[in-house]
Amino acid sequence: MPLSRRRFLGATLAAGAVVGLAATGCASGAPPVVRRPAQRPLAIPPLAPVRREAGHVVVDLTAAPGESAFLDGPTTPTWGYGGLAFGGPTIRARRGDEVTVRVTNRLPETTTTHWHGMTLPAAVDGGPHQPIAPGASWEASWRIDQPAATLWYHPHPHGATERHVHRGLAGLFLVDDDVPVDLPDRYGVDDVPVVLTDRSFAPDGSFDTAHRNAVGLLGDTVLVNGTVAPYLDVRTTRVRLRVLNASPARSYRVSAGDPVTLVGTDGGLLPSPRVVPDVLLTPGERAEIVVECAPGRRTVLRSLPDDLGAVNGIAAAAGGHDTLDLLELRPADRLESSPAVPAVLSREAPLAESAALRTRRFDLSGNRINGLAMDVRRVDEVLETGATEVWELTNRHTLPHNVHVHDARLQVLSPGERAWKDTVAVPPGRTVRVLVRVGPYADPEVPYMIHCHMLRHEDDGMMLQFLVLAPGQRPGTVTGHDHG
Ligand SMILES: [Cu+2]
Repeated sequence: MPLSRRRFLGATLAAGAVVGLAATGCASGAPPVVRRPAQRPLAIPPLAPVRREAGHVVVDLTAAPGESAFLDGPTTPTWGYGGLAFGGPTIRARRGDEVTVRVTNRLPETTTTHWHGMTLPAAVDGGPHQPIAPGASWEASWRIDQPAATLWYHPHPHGATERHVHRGLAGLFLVDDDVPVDLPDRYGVDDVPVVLTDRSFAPDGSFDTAHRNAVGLLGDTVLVNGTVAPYLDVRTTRVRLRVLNASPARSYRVSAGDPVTLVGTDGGLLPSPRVVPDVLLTPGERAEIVVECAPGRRTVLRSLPDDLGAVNGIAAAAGGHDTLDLLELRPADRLESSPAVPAVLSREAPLAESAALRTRRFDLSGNRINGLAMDVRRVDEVLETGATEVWELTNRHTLPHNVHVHDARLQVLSPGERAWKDTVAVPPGRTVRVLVRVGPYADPEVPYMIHCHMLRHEDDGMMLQFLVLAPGQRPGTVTGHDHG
């Protein structure tokens, strides 16, 4: 195919933009993917032990350094939660539970622990305003009051989130509820966590952080639940995969070859299942998919190329040209029959645009939002408890970005059924309109965050702060913990 003038110009401009924005002098593209045949059983993160104390579900979580053996060779210095050298145990709680998580920091530096996707008071959100000093503990207590969903937890220290997450700190937080839904639900058997992240390795075994470009830190190797080149032995005709993109910068277009059934997104189950060819997950996003398995027939879960709406050079820098094998499903020769995916998954009412009180606009450009860099002492927006609003998210940049809103639950305004989200992709040059449902907790002094979840961008200041206030309440003084 001849290269049209427009395509040629686009590619040239893109390459120039990437080189110009590159933080280090290294190659501007993503590192070439390392291919390995599936050879290790997929690690399943253990469920975090819970205690019941005075009506509370109590979880103790310690963040600490460790050593991980990802490859046959030197080990990798990593950070993990709950006794794991890398990653974290899966915390599981029910709607209605009063949860207390006690986080102890055994790391050599200050961290925080954010409950991504959780509706909860700002003082326990675990963002930049709740630092945990080395050796200290922090307790977060709240009542879980949201539908069943695949949420997660990770550090959110001001200016250092990429480094802390890249070292390995991330775990799932599964919320269950009492609504009966006949989906596969045996954890680690037919209801399987798939935490995707990518790393490169230096010759001494340590994580290589040299390949950072304007998009962020990309790796040449995918880790699934911390396993390189994993396979999963499958015993049932259907397997539900809870896929989390925990990567600092890489997006995945997850495909199983044949179409899969999408049953859930960031914030919970869909109203009804949707058969889709693949699912695009930008950093921070989740999808629950059901994959059909035939006896003895191996299926490779793969990430397919996707330009992420960017021109060629930038798509390449974002890993958008890469094909990555994620997980090989190995069904047994005889499979236990799984129930069909129910036609109705959730009866939760969608948000109504007619209920929106106002429209806010957020322009993404140059790692800034509305031209502003994150300031822990500045309040950028004030929202009202329980309000519904329309937010118009516009990417005026050549780089792909996404937007994560703490505490709130979102639905993208597009035709068809709405999915519950907390993180939405905003491709270059595009405007994404979302309905935002603000949480019920007011706090005049502690803000929540809205930010790009590509961690380099976030650390660079692509983040604003909002207070949630009750009607008639006035903002107080927001004090910063500017330890970054
Ligand atoms: Cu971004």
